Amino acid sequence: MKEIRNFIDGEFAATGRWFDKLAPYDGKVIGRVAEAGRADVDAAVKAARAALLGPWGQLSVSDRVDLLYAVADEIERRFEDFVDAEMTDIGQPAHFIRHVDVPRGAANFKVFADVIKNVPGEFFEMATPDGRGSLNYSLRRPVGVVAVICPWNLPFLLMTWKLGPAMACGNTVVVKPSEETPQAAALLGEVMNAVGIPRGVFNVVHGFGPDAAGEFLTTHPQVGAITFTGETRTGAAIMKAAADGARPVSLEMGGKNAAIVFADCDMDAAIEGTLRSCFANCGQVCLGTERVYVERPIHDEFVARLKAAVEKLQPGLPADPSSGMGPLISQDHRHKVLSYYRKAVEEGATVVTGGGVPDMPDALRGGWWIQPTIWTGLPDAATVLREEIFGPCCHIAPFDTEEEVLLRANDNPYGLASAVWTGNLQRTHRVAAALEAGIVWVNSWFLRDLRTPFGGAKQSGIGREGGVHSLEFYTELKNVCIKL
Ligand code: NAD
Ligand code: 6OD
Repeated sequence: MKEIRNFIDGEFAATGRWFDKLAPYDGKVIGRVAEAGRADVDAAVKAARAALLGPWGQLSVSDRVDLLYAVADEIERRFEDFVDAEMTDIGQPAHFIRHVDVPRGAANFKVFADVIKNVPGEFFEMATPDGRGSLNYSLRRPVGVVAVICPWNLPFLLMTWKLGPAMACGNTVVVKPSEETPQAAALLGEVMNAVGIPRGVFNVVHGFGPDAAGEFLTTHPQVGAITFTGETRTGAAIMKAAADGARPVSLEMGGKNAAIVFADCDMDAAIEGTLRSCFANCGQVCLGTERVYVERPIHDEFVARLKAAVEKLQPGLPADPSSGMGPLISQDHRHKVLSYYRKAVEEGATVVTGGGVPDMPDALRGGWWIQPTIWTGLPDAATVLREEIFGPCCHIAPFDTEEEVLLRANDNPYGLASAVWTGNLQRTHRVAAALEAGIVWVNSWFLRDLRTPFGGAKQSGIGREGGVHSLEFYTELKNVCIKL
């Protein structure tokens, strides 16, 4: 039985209550997690503040960069420990975790170390009446203690996506992992100590959101900025908390992303890409596509081929190489996703495949397994076409013209990402520009260059992170004016 503790000022600590961590694939308790109370959160923020004013704040950029590279190297050395932590926390197939989640943990430190090392400065000379002039230059300073509030769906990838730039910019951090996925953050504490990150730079407080560790952290007056990934409703609550003290927020939130498949696409690539964009990580990817629009001449063939591909996805344990899909994260989440499965049918959907719970072997019956599901036949106003489900499901609808499909794709309160499948170059540019989304993938999905801006339009987010764009959030830009 594992014991997962808070990590405060370089030490693992547990002062109060504990809560259980269950494995999603069989529902059994795999460990207990120390819940941080208000005093623990306060201690973590104070440690972070002291490190900011102390050793971390005194480091040169190049020493900081070297340390971040050491963090990445240590993650790579302990790769299998992180794979194991993620497998047991989220229950997804090991090959997905090995290729997506854990490698990004290391890359997130290296890429932002490179960004901060290479960021250009600016300076201006100005004439003055005495003829001697003045020199202006800008400095990027840390924003302070950054609160990092994380979701459960890609725990290590999403947590380090915030930590890399925050630490590269010289900030110190207090991380609140999701209550569902505490393990990777705890392991990262060991990594930080092993490579000599000064104590207090990286802190972890475990626990829940409202009236618990999450809220204690986001309302703490010594937190200088809050970066959040999670549901739009939670993001709104965090924005309100940040208003007190006028603290900046970066919000990466929900989505109801559209995939658009034109008849001139490479059908094999579109099927393979849509299979991933709808069902990877059991549909628990914010960038996933739950609305699929297919041009009418290829609609029926597309539905038949995606159905055949989905029916080959075998549910299984993470370490089983034949596993094509893991379970949902929790009982509550399965309850929510199944309620949408019922709603789709009530509103008149044709269930092309799935729609319920698979029959699993006895040992796995306690897990939160669910069938991957495809629907057709619903109007665009149907509930499952408007609200984010965050499960392994999609609705496929035919369309006739580019103008029509753009109107339908954009008719949604979210605007995170889109996937477009087409062989027409002119159309690519027209459609990419017209889609109301922060990210448009063409003939691909979830292809990430970490130097590019990442974030959502409309209710999917506020702000952009990635490459130099992250500096806008994680640093204060200061102008120094010197009279010569
Ligand atoms: P969630 O909003 O329920 O929880 C996210 C985190 O916020 C958790 O750590 C939770 O404990 C904490 N929290 C909850 N209430 C809080 C409060 N009042 N104050 C402070 N902290 C609070 O989200 P989730 O269920 O963990 O994740 C799934 C959601 O995340 C989906 O909506 C998905 O689309 C979204 N997501 C978005 C992105 C993106 O990049 N846009 C990436 C991944 C996930
Ligand atoms: O790739 C990323 O940087 C990122 N933030 C991915 C988000 C995935 C959502 O589930």
